[in-house]
Amino acid sequence: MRAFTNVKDLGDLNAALKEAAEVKKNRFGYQQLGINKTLLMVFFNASLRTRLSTQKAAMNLGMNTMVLDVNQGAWRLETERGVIMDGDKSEHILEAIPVMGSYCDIIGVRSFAKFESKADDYSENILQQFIQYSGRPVFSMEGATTHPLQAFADLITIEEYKTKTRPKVVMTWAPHPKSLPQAVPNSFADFMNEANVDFVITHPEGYELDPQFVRGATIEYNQEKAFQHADFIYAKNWSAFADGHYGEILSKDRSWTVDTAKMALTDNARFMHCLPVRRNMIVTDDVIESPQSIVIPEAANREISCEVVLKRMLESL
Ligand code: AN0
Ligand code: CP
Repeated sequence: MRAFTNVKDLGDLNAALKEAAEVKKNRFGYQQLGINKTLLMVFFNASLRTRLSTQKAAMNLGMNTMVLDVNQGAWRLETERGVIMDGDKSEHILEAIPVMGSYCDIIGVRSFAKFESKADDYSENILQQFIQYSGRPVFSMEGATTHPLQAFADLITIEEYKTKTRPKVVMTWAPHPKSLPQAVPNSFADFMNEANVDFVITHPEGYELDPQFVRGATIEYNQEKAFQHADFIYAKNWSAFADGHYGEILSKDRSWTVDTAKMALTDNARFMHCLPVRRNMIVTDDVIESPQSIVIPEAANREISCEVVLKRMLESL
C-alpha cells in the first residue's frame, strides 16, 4: 500500500476487517516488519487520538517514530507554487517534503480544510504534494476532505458490536458552535457505503454532503424518523458543503442534539462519535455516559485501524 486516503485504498473490505481482527488479537506479532523503519507524523493541526494511536500502532510494529508539529518550532511553510516569498513564510513545502522524506520510511499527514476555497480544500493540495514529492508511502491522519483511519476504526467497532448481519447505521448531524470540516462524515459515508449495513444520513436541509461520498445512502431530513429501528447512531457536526455556503454554519439548532428521548426511538442503538465531542451540543451527558455509548472502544480501535495500514505499508516497502 503506497497511499491511504479513502476506502478504496484498502481493497477488499472483508479482508481488511479480518486482518484488523488478527492484528487486534496479536498486536505485537509483526514487530519484525518495523525494525529500523521510521514513521514521520506531520501535524498541521491539533490532535489527541491520532497523535497517540498512530504512535502506538507504529511502536507495536517495532518502528521508530518522529512527530513534527509544523506550527510549533518548524519554519512557516509556503504551500502554493509560484508565490514570491517576500512575506512571513521562510520555506517552501516543495523543499520541505522531500527533505522530510529523506529521514523516514512512511509519512502520516494531518492537514484540515482551511475553508478559504472549496476547490482548494477538495483538491487535497497538501496531502497530494506529500504523496507526489516525498518518495514515501503516505497516509492521511485527516486531510481536508477525508479521515479514513477514523472511518476504518468506526467500521471495526460496528463489526464488533453488531447483533444483526446487516445493522441499520444512522449518521446524524448535530449542532456545534464552530465551523467543522466534512472529513469525518465524508469518510464515514465512504466506508458505510461499502460495508454490509443499511446506511441512513439525517441532517437539516442545506447540510447535504459531497455526492461522491454520499453515493446511494438514504437521506432522511426528519431526525426522529431516521432514528427508528437504528442499531447504531453516529453523531457528528459538519459545516455546509453547498456552493455559496461552503464552510458556513447554517444552524445551531439544539433540537438536533442526541438525547435520551431520541435514543429511545432506536432499536436500543449504540451511540458513536469520533471525539473530541462537545457535550450537550452534540450529545447529552446521559447518552454519552450510558451503557449504550461505545465512544471509548471506538477510539481504542484507532490503534488497530492504523496498525493494519502501517503493516500493509511496511509489507510494500
Ligand atoms: C475535527 C473535525 O471535525 O474534523 C477533528 C475530529 C477528529 N474536530 C474538531 O476540530 C473539533
Ligand atoms: N478522532 C480524532 O481523530 O481525534 P483527534 O483529533 O484527537 O486526533
